[in-house]
Amino acid sequence: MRVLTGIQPTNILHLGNYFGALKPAVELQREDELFIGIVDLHAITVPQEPAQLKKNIAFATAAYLAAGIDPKKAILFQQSRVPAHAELGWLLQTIARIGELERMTQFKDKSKVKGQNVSVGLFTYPVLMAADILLYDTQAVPVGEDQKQHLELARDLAERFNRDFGQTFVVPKPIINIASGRILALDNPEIKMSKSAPSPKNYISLMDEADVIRKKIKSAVTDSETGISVDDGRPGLKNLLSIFSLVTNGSPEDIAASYAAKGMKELKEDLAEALITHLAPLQAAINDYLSQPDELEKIVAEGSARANEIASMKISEVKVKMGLSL
Ligand code: ATP
Ligand code: LTN
Repeated sequence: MRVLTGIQPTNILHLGNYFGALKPAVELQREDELFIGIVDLHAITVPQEPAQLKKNIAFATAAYLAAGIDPKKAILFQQSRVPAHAELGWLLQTIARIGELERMTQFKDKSKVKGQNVSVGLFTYPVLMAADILLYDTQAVPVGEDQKQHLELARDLAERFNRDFGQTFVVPKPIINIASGRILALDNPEIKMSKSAPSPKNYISLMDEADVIRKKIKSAVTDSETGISVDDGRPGLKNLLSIFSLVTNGSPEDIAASYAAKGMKELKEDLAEALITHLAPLQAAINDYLSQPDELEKIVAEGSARANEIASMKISEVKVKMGLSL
């Protein structure tokens, strides 16, 4: 099956990105034909400092490779190096409707604070995402809850285009990853861990040093109930137990049981150590890739060239169908 996933190089990736996107991608490359886009054109829908953006693009690429993505199996590409993304993004804007974009909850949330002062790109972002997906005849897209609505739009645009201009696009299906769930913010277990959070206490970055991890886990918000249990009414604790479970492969229930007598303080201390141990080899591998910029450049250039071959054929077909030819 052909599967495509994208990650925005907006900051240093965190534990949620690792368990929710990087590790599942490594699984997918075994069986599926996997495309991974470092979607820098999406990142710039909110202001980015150019020097930092450049670093984040290299970091995201290094993180995927360090997590185990094999550039011979998966196609790892940089979105802005494949011109067809911006081009199809534009063409699809002419068939997308204002009303359907105004219904997008992510835009509504993100623009709530800033009102009219958000970029037009942030508004049309889901159309660019549809272009990312449709260019490659993608059959399935792994999506978290927050991206379901965007994938639905991609499906609608594909069907509309096929109806108006003739069969052109594969209509993509979602792959809902129930297993890994959401990792929640350490400082507020009501919301998800997020790289654009105002406080770094929200997340464990993949590059956090041992002492930083210890401090962040120690100050993670839990509750004042006694005992250790997996309980929806105790979201902070439940989140720590899920993270513990992800790094040790034990079930959250078993871990809870083994800390019943020991208590929260010890649970947090051991979790911090388990995380440090788990992240150490990943951090070393990321640093290794980052220290070889020529190698990274070669991998991204090759992946982008392979993506470009496929995408440029699709964009030509689209133009002919729309009458944009002589
Ligand atoms: P932001 O919140 O700053 O927009 P993000 O941290 O949510 O960014 P994205 O680039 O939107 O990151 O998401 C990249 C991938 O990481 C997606 O596949 C998403 O499902 C996954 N992901 C992001 N946050 C989490 C989380 N807290 N738990 C599990 N998976 C996550
Ligand atoms: N919007 C997604 C990133 C993204 C994407 C894509 C995901 C851009 N294009 C195509 C899957 C397929 C996000 O913010 N997580």
